Order: sequence, then structure tokens, then C-alpha cells
Amino acid sequence: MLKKVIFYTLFGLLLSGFQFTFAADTASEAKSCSKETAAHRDQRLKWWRQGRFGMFIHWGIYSVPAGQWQGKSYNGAAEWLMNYAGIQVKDYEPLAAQFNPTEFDARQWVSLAKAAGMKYIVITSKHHDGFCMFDTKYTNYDIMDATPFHRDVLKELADECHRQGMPICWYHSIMDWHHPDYLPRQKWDQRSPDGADFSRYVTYMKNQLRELVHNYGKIGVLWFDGEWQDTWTSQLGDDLEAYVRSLDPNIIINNRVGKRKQDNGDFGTPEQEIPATGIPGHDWEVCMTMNDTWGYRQGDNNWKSPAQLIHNLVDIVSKGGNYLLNVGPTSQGLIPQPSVERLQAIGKWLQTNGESIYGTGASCFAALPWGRCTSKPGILYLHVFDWPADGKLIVPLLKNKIEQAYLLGDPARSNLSVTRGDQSLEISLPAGAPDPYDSVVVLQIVGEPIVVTAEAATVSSENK
Ligand code: FHN
Repeated sequence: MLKKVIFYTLFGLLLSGFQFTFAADTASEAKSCSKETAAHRDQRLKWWRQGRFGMFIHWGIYSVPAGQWQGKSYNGAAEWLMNYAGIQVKDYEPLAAQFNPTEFDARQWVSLAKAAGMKYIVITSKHHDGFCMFDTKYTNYDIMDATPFHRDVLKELADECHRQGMPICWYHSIMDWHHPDYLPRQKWDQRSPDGADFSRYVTYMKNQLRELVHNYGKIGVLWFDGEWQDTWTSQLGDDLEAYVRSLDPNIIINNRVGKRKQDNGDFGTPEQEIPATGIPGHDWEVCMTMNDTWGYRQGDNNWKSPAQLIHNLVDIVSKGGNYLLNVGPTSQGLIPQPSVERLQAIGKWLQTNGESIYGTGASCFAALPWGRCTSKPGILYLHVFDWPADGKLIVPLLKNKIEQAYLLGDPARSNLSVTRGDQSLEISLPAGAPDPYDSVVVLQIVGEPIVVTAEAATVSSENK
């Protein structure tokens, strides 16, 4: 054993200035998880399904160069700079010594997410560049040993999240451009692969995952990524999923633990796009940037508007999904002001309209020309993006008895008249839209919604 540790330490030292401990602490720990009941699964995912809206945080030493390298600006993802600029490990590592986010304030971040109406936070514990944003004993290429900051930002964030009742979740990259045992070597990486042992990398990763799941209190989700290289097999994915579930049977895992197959993990992860008709019968979560970059990139000002972001949230929830909206903090530890302003705008809208998002299900209508629909038992939330100029909101015909209709933003809940036509329902609306982004009309109905198809409506009106 001693000979082994000496060999690996020497091997690690050879390849980079940083050390790795390969002690196989837990590798064989994974016990097969017995088949989970649907009831247990529903209970386990309840908070996540109820929450619908989360904050994604891409933060790391890549925020120091912020997309620039040796005077050249690299378009695209700041967190991919090492790859785009073909930076060798020995030239990338010194960035850690420049990472000193003295403005970082966990309370501020959690409060901002909370005020935005977000119900969970997912932050990068380690991205593809291999740098660990937490205190780990398995390498000193981490925020405690390699930076002048010497503070475990994940610990501070987790403690603050627990204090504010906000679920904290870890993003973790399977791909690792720094670890000597991760294979394959990227095309720009001049390090020889000789002596590298991928299974040892898997042990390293498992050891760190045990730290991440056991050292920070309750963790809500493990959000894996970087699973697309051939060295990462379905078998390894299944094994890692079982391992993580053995660490915490109630944790939620995304489908990138494996090769994104339907039965991998607990939910699908569409990225930067909203599936046209959702993913019926499955849990899914769209992750999206507010501009064009996940990590902080200087000069990326292609910000989506608050209207676009609110419409995305409503569109996704109306199709039964969750929305994970990203921020990329600076190397000082600040969330860019344009992101803060957009989060505040979304939060303001959710203050009035949260009922039409949290804990709601998908729409019963195929499509609506003026907006979207979310639902709860006996209630349809009609999200009007485009207010009808004539004050008449046309809704596809429902068989159900209509109890009442009112504007969600109207504290008096003044009754809106609903007229049942042959082909549709007509709801009379006040002249102007109460909300610039999305005005919600609450339609209370009796029973599960039964939409009368256009054809059926035509036939019944002809028989009259
Ligand atoms: O390569 C990553 C990228 O940097 C970012 O983390 C996104 C977020 O989901 N995932 C990968 C690209 O699919």
C-alpha cells in the first residue's frame, strides 16, 4: 500500500504541481439500491417538483481570465477557456493563485435567489477544468490550498442555504481536464497518457462525492455533467448512480450521471432550449443562461429580457418542467448587475403570481395563441402574454362547469364574466393588461379539465 501511495504521489507530482490522493476509501461502497416504490419516489421528488424554479451558478477560477487569454478574447463559454485556448495544465493552474473573491457574500447570494422566487440553488463544485471549489482532502487543487482565499465557499453557501431554508445542490463534472488519471487527453493537452488509470480517477471522483454529500448537511440534487466522452460508459453511470444513492437514498440525481438515457437518474436536462411539447411522463428541467455564457465572460452583454425570462419560466412550467436559470459570478465574487436586475424583475412578478407556478402541473390545452396555461386540481391559470385589444379572451371550449374567473393580481378577485359559446369560452377582461409581462387569469372549474375538441364542438353546434 505504502509503495502504491508513493508511486501515485510521484506520478501525480510529475504531471502537475498539484497532488492527488488515490486511497480507495470508498470505491466498493456502492450497495445495490432496492427497487424504489413510486410512492417513495414521489415523496423524494416532491420539493423539487413543487419548486419549479432554481438558480444555477457557474463559478470557478475561469472567472479570472473571464474569456480572455494572452490578450485574445474567446467567444463562447468562459468555463471552456482552457479548451478553446488550448491552455496546458501547468499554464492554467496559476489562475488559482489569482482567485481571491473577497466580495463573496453567501447571505447576499441566497437572499437574491430567494427574492427572485427561486426554490433551490445548484452550484459548480467542480467544472471540466478540474478545480475544486470546496475543501477536499483528495487534492490540493482546491479553493482551500491553491488560492489566497482559503475559504470553503460551498460550505458558506450550504450553511446559509440551510439557515434560509433553501435547498442546496451540487453540479459536478465527470470530465476533468486536470486530473492525471482522467482520460482521454483532450486534443490540445500535451500531457502523456502513459500510466493514467481511469478507474483510479473514478475512485477519486467517488471519494470527493462522498465529501460533497456528507460534509455539507442535506444536499438536494447532484447535477452531473461532462459525461459524453467514451471513457464514461453506461455501466459506470449506473454504478455511480447506485453509489450516490448509497450515500443518500433521498438525493435527486440528473440524467447526466449516465449517458442521458430515459432511465438514467431522476430527471431529463434539456439545455438552452425548451422542448416543444415538454417530455410527457418524465421529470425534466431546462437549464439556461441569461446571456450566452455559463461562467462569467467579460463583454458578454447579450442579455435576455425580463419578459423573455418570465415567458420561458411559464412556458416550461406549462409543459410540466422546471427552470434552472444561470448566473456567472465574477472573480471578485459578485453576481453581475444585469443578472441581479433580471432576477429582481422575475421575483417581483412571482410575488403576485407565484401561485400560478409553484406546485402547478402542465396545460390541458395543446396551444394558446395569447399565452400559456398552468394547472392545479380545479384551477386553470391562464397566462396572458398578449392582452386582447377587444378585451375578449378566447379559451378553447371546456365541458366543465365554470365556478369563477378573476385576475390573480386583483386582491378583490372581482368576477370576470365567462360566456360559453359553441366553439369556445369568452372571458371579458378589463381594458388594459394589469402586468407588462404576463397577466394571469384564474379560471376555477369543477373537476378535471375536459377540453372539447374543435371537431366535437362543430358537430354538437350543427346538431343543435
Ligand atoms: O460543457 C458544459 C457547459 O460548460 C455548462 O456547464 C453546461 C450547463 O449545463 N453543460 C455543459 C454543456 O452541455
